[in-house]
Amino acid sequence: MSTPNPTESLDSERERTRTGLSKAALKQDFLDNLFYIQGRFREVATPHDLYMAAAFTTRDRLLKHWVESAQVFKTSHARTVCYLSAEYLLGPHLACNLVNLGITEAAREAGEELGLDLDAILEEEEEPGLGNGGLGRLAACFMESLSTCRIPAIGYGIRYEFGIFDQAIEDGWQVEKTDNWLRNGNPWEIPRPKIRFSVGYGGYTESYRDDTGRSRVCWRPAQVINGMAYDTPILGYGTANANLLRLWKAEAPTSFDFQAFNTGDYYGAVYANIQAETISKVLYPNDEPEAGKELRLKQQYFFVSCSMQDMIRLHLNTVGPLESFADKFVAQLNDTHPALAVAELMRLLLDEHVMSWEQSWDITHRTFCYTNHTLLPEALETWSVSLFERLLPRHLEIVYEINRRFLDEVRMRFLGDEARVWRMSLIAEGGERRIRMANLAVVGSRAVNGVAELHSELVKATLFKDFAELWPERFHNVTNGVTPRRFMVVANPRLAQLITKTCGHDDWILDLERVRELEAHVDDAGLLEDWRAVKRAAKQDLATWMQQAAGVRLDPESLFDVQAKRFHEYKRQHLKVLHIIRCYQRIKQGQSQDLVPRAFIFGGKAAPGYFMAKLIIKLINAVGEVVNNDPQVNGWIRVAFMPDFNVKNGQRLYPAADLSEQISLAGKEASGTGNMKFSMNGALTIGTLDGANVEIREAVGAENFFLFGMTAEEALQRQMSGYRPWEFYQSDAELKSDIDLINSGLFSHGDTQLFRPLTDNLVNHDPFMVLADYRAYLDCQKTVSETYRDTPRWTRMSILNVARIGRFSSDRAIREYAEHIWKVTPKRIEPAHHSQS
Ligand code: OAK
Repeated sequence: MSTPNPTESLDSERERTRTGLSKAALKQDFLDNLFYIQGRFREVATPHDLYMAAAFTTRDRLLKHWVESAQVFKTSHARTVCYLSAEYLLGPHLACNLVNLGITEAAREAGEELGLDLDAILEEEEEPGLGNGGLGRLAACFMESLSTCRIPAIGYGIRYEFGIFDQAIEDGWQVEKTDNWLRNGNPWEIPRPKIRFSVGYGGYTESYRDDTGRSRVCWRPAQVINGMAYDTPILGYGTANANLLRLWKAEAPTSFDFQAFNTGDYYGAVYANIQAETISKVLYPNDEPEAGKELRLKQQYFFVSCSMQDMIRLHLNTVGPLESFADKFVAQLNDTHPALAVAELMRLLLDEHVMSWEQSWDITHRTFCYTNHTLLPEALETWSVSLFERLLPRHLEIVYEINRRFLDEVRMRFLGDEARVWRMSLIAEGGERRIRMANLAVVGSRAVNGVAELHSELVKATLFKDFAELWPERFHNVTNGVTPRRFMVVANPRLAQLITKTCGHDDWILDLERVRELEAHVDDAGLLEDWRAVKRAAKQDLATWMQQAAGVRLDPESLFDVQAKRFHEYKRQHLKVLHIIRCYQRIKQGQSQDLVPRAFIFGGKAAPGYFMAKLIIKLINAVGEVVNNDPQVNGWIRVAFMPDFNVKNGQRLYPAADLSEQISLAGKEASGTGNMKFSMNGALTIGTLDGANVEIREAVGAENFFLFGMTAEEALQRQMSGYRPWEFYQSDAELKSDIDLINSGLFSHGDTQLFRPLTDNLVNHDPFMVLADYRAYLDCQKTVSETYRDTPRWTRMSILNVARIGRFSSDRAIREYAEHIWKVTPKRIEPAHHSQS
């Protein structure tokens, strides 16, 4: 028998308090962190101190898994997914990390023993809103699922100092406030001062001959800045696997430009410093490209260059020669924002690692895969050749060469078809020459996918038709998903408990298909009653919050009819407004027999420069002001606008919704993910056959889904045969009277012009065919009301929506990517034995 080593036992003792999962260990570590990191003791700690101590206590436990994962991935040379995304809409970390560590209850009890309320601590967290909407939130769900599915991964992006603006509503208008999320410190990130890369801009290129006499190019940038890594651990659920989110912050390469300093230009030198830092300062608050915004192009190149250099560094440090780069890494382009990575990897291999064009292209092309997230023409990124040339002269040469070789291939395949060559070129000619980033992404990737079945078909049939004819095998579909940990377990603990109780296990959290076991109980009176009680309690919670945040009283007995998403005309929030106005008029005219009491609830931000979207927000609030203050109608209907819809507030909304509005014009919404979040919280959907609605309806059953409106094909047909919204306006008396009521000034204190841009646009242009779908929508809403009156039927439908939603877990999406696109297998991290003590 060996004698115990006193140092060893001290070490494991320390490890137990620092990383142990028991209540006692959490309590001790929390107090230590409060003392040693925040410099406080319990009696004088502010709520923010308490949150920080709780976050550090949680982070200690994450780090343990993370460091162990990193060690295993490094030594085993595990194939790794690099997710490249300009946006990560992460939402608050603490609650999700507690769930994934399996210590929510222990933390709650530890808190209670210290006289602290865990929920109050959770409320303190300021969420990192480093994204605009669907695309950024998907990236965040995918990071969590990658860890849960045990796939080695690194998420690369930008550490914006200011994320998406905070939205306030003033006089019914959206007002943007800066999101200063780093103000009080970010306990989840670990700065990595040693992981820094230089990124160049501008300048010129030079040709020279290398030792072997081969012609080579050297880029001499005019400006060089640094990118420094900040790492956030992302732990999976029920696993010891943790991955890494690596975000880059821009900084000046040295604190002074000494040359400028020596010549006395002190301010010039400091100014250069400040300029460098602007690159990662702020997220562009638009889900469409910023035409001609130089800083945006700089941002994209900045994070892509740092990420590619980091991947090469990792490869050289672990595996070795770059020939095997594409075996070690697969890089997923989250839309075209990181598509410059194709040119950057080529540059690094060609110019810095002196490889041949053929070998560089072979590696590059085998490394990248690309996901398209929109078909809207205005959202397709292009950069003017002149701006591109000024900022990235070497990359322009590379893009030209990729294009020259690619177009030769097209010409060989389609002899004499110059129109096709013109369409497929990476450069749009005619007018100002522009680089088509989507074409660069397709040419540079070995796999391309859309995000829902319909969308992926439309990608092949419309946007990338020529490419799908050339390379049919390159095109895939992976329908989006969302993480049930955040959007069920954390957002809706009552529902999660009821599901667990009914199914007799909580395995559904990891294998969402298993919620299907609820179906066996769908006729249990007890379950129906409990289900209703859970929904009712969530509605009460939301009502309480809305009263305080928006000053609107909501009746939890009424139907909560919710539309929460970015404001965009194609999403048709104004179609819902027309429905509200119709209900209002019916009640005023004494025709309320078909109605049920409803709360119309909206949430979402508009891009600050998107006038029409902001006007729709104003209209909602204007209608709300009239409706909510009219005693003749406000017992029937209420209108509420949730200010600052973000991840945290979304978590209040999804559990409370009875009805989820997914009413975009068919063919326009690539997938939607809010539709999944609502449905997995028991809301029924009213929706068009658009994006993932199609598959949700198939999954939950047509009889449990309120379908209306034209199909994508019908919409296209109508558009092509000359859509005249005016005819709908003229021929449907109710529609006419709803629009006329807006124009009458009733909702604008007599101002008959305020909403004219909106109503005129609807009547004369209506690009998203609101008027064509109006009647079908109203009819369908009538069915909704009738169904809601039959409470047991509605509840049954709600249960079936949840029971059949399993396919829409982001774990399923990640497994599909892993198997069909990335060709990567899970790597299990064995938890070290003492971690459970
Ligand atoms: C943002 C900027 C450029 C291109 C697309 C987007 C975007 O957010 N698209 C959204 O992506 C989501 C995730 O795939 C989809 O669910 C939404 O339908 C789509 O609009």
